[in-house]
Amino acid sequence: MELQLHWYPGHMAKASRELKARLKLVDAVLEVVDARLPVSSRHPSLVQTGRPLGRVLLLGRADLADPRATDAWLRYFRAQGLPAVAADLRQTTWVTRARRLLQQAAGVAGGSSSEATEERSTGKPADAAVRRPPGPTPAKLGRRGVRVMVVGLPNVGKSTAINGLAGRAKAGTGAKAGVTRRVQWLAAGGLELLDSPGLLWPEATRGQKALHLAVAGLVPDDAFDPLAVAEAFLADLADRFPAQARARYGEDLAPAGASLLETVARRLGLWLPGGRPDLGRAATMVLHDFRHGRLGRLTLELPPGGA
Ligand SMILES: Nc1nc2c(ncn2[C@@H]2O[C@H](COP(=O)(O)OP(=O)(O)OP(=O)(O)O)[C@@H](O)[C@H]2O)c(=O)[nH]1
Ligand SMILES: [Mg+2]
Repeated sequence: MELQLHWYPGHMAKASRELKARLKLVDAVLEVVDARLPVSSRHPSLVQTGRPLGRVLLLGRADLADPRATDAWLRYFRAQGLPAVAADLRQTTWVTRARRLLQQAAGVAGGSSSEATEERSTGKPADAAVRRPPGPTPAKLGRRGVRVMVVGLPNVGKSTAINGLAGRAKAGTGAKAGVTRRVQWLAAGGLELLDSPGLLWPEATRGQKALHLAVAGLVPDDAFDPLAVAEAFLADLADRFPAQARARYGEDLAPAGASLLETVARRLGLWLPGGRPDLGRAATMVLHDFRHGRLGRLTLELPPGGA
């Protein structure tokens, strides 16, 4: 059975229109993705702006991703001229660097010296993503603060990133998709940050992309069938990360006749009254395991050429 996701509530369509309308007000875009699935967690059209606009990519949940894969992704994006930073967004280690890149992207700090050059580790020519876009002069930006639109999928860590940049908890955050419901400005020492609800797309998502978004919790759990998602994820895990699968769920996940989820339910001792394996709780457990790093640091998507 092919997995399919479809979630496009009214607040999302409204926020999408509002963001588009506000694009002309902003100096730079901070795009937040999940370091474990940097392809599936990028919104295909959200930040196509029509005018060149400085952009910085923030790979969140780096604490849950394979560090070698994260390094490979950073090299990949930087080689494309897209300044990129990876971090556990709940920490503060990344904030100074991201601030500087955002200011450079907006044109305040200029793009020729310092870090913008360092970020382009391959020595390729400057890209529009780091060149100063036509817009307010640096002096003007310095007076009013750089306006940054923070965009990304639901639950990816946008509000957490804003709180990090602001130095305190200004934006509401939460462990499920759809916490932020409206577009709002938050001022934070030299930056004006625009928080927004996570956006998806009106079309249904299928296949591996749907699987990755669902296991990472970037869509709400009621937007998919958890049994089907957990079963498909276990198959992937057994195939691509057998050592991690064994370490958490034991040897040979696929004895003849049983579903992977059934095997996991038995191994974890999850039973329904009457002695049948509790597949629902097993599915919840499998999703929880991935979302909280109980399977180790796993990156599901690698850049071309691998990690
Ligand atoms: N482990 C880990 N958890 C994170 C990281 N960044 C955010 N989180 C957690 O992820 C959850 C979602 O974070 P939010 O900042 O609310 O995400 P959001 O993108 O604003 O979500 P919506 O407003 O629902 O679209 C929260 O429980 C955060 O604590 C990270 O880098 N690592
Ligand atoms: Mg939010």
